Amino acid sequence: MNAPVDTRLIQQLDSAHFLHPFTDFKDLAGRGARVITRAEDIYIWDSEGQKLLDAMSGLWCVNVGYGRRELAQAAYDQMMTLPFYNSFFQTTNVPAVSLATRLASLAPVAGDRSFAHVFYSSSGSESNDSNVRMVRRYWDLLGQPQRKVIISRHNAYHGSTMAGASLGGMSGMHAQGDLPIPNITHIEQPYFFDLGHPGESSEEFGLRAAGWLEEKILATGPDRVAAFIAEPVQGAGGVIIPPATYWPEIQRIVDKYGILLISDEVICAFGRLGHWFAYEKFGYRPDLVTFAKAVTSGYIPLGGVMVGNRVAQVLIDKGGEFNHGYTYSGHPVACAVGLANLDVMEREQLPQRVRTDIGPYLAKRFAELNDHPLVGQAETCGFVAGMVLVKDRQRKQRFGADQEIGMVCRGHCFRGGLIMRAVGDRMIIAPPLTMSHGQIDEMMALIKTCLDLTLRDARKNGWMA
Ligand code: PXG
Repeated sequence: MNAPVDTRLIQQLDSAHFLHPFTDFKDLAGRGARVITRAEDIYIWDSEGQKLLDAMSGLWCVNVGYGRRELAQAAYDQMMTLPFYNSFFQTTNVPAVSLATRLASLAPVAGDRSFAHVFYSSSGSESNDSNVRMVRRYWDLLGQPQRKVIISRHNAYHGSTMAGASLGGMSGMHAQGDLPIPNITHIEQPYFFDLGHPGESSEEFGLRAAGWLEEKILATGPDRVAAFIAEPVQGAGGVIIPPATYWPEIQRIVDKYGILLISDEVICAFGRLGHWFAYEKFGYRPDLVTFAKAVTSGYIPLGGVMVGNRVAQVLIDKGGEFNHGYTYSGHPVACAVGLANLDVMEREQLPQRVRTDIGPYLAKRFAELNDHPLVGQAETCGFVAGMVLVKDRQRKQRFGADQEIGMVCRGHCFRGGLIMRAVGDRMIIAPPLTMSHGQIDEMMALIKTCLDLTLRDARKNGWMA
């Protein structure tokens, strides 16, 4: 049950002492934060007793759902055995070794692109900082120190540290930190609805969008390019699902110029797209894979990089110290929870469930939204989904940014008992992978109601016919 909470008091202390991430502090102090007090299965409750269906899995994390006792037990047992020891000075610990071994066994093998090694951190951002350090170390060791440039994409999200935010393509983040740091550059994203030409098929667009990478490599100078980083499906950017032709063409281009490929799977790994790792779904072969979030289903912070043999062999064989790491790299408690989480995922066959059962069912139900007057395009990939809200479906006419249509919709979701995320004019979900068909139906009914209420508001305000 909900422990009794004095909502007003917590809100006052919150604005007095807690600076939230990505928040307008003054605005939040004026309205007061929603206080989340407990969670079970796919639902969360706030301090006023409102129950919400959490279609965002916390923040793309809680793939096994809330309330899993065996994850809590694993943390408790490990804390009582060895709560912490570092892995800096030629020491190791059993959970960190076991989890690295387990993760390596889950990554598909493809010659020198197979994954035998893991570098640990505590978050996605740190992991991408590690990627920048590792990529540059790799080319230094190979005698090509001029290969420093990492190419990324506009509207990508790769974290909030200096390197993570630089790799990301969020202009608002760049503007506040004198970012990107040197030697990071961006190409356009493969967002067909936004950037496709009239009459162009999505397949044609996918090839054209991948071609922007080759253009950027040539403009930069191929011998200066170290790596390309991308999310398999862009998450925080609004669930941008690339056309089927995109990834094979990206693979052809990185191979042609010999540059490293980093697959940032902080959102997409661990069953989210129906596979342990998302590169499997799209059939490309990354050299480095960023992970975090669902490796522990968010129950405790843990992140890392799967280091492919191409990179690992150079780092290992050439010798010399890699001057990089974190206090909590290979944290025994986090790794023990990661192992328990993978046990659940394996036992309940969550990746397979997404691939063959609930993924296709969500795809079928979500596609029905394409008939709604407010929806320009609704699509899913595995167990993520996104839709763009439009004024006029025929003419693909978008709402003005000042109309904040996504925020209007999000407001209706909250009031209706649903957590759905707004990214500009896109509404997105990434629900727990444990959902039943009945729960998917329940979520879809809530989504439809929220869309109807948003449509009513848009018409009432004279924004659309
Ligand atoms: N890479 C990707 C692909 C991510 O989605 C990170 C790196 C950074 O991870 P950490 O653990 O440092 O936060 C992420 C994180 C949103 C939202 O609004 C998404 C993320 C984080 C915060 C908000 O959708 N993704």
